[in-house]
Amino acid sequence: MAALEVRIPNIGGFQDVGVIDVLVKPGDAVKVDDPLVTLESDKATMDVPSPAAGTVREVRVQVGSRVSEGSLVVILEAAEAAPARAAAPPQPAASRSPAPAPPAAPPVTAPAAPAALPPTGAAAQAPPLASPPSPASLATGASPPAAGKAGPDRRVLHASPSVRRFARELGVDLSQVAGSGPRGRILREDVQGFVKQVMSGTAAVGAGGGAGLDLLPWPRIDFARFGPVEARPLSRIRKIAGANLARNWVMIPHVTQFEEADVTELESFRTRLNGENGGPGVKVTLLAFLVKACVAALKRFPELNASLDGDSLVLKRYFHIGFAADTPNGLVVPVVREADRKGVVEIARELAELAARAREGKLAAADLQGGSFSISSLGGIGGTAFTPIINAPEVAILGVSRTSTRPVWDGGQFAPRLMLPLSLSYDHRVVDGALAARFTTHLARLLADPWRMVL
Ligand code: CAO
Repeated sequence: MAALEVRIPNIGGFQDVGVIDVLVKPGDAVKVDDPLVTLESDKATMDVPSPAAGTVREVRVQVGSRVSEGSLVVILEAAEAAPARAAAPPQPAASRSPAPAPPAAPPVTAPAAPAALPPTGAAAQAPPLASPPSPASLATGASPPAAGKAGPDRRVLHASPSVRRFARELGVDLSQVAGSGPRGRILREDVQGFVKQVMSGTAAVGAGGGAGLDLLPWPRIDFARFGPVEARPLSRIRKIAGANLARNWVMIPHVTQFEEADVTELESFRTRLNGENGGPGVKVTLLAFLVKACVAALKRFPELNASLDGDSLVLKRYFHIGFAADTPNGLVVPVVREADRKGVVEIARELAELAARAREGKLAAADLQGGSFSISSLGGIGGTAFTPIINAPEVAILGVSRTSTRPVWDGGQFAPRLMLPLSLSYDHRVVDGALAARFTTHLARLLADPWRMVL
């Protein structure tokens, strides 16, 4: 037995490709061309085949490792009877053939880019983790889970790229499918059987543990049958933000508490301030006051300036306030740091500067990280109320709609008051309804009487 180092062969110039499946473990016997690990770039999923028959001595990668050409994957005790050859190029899903691989080393002129997966494939949308500008999720430094990765508490899924692709096309979550192949490998037939069971209503999808959403596959419709259409690719920000919004919406039990704040005095003060000769030098916006008021309310109710971490609640002693900014490429949430230590004018200056850089696509990753609470203001555009989606792992977000002057009963008569609609979405696992109502009531009181903010 001779030790043979199996390295990543030519993978068409891809760098730092993620390992999404490790198919062997020390002691396993492998034949030539048996798949050892599965890689997934943003273009394709590919198996790295064994260049020789033998026994696996060591596995040098794990699910989540990033590899490039030449990275060491496995050390093999190659069987003497079967001389090793250079590792074959990985086999993209679309080009894999059931026919046995040729005995000689294939040329290293592998296709430059393996066949692309359909854009609906979750993996095709798994974003790189560290490239600005980053979307909503990165505001808190959280990275979206890469599709197909097995976390430490999840079973490792053994399935070939073609089966993974097949499952994606059908919208099947492979973690729900029992594999009938060797070492529990999931076969095409297993996926077909699973779909049949779901369609007939007999599959135990997510049964017992409650895991899995038991959703139907996404409808695939040829819209052109109904009229002219135009396909417009989603921007990178929109794809990443979309994946994060979807996760946050399904994983967090949202409730939205609505409130109205009388901002008559605040708006008259703000208008006076902005109109003064030698004024603040920057337009002091309502949003700047909202940031300040939220900080004061969060100090009073710290459970809303927190994150869930397993069985504990992490209460943050810092006040970094994110705000949703609409950009030509989609939604981003830059963060005003240490808002508790800044005055309203300084906050207004920072909001303007961050919003301008957001629109130009010039935010750095650091501008989007570390938020402890977010505000989404649509007041400049319109609307009376909405349900903002919480920016995980934060536990609450304040939505702000358009002010309107309305008659308000002051106990003796109706008076015209400028009312600001507030919509606080909160994570009901952390915040009870009563707490949310206390928070929004307090916030409304602060906005109605801005002097209270400085107390
Ligand atoms: N009610 C009425 N008018 C309001 C208002 C409110 N609540 N908030 C702002 N306005 C008015 C301002 O008075 C200003 O009017 P003038 O131009 O006449 O002075 C105008 O709207 C613009 O307001 P502003 O300069 O204060 O800016 P802003 O704070 O409203 O917006 C920003 C800044 C970055 C929040 C905004 O550009 C933006 O991106 N908004 C969209 C956020 C978003 O998409 N949220 C949804 C996320 S979920 O999909």
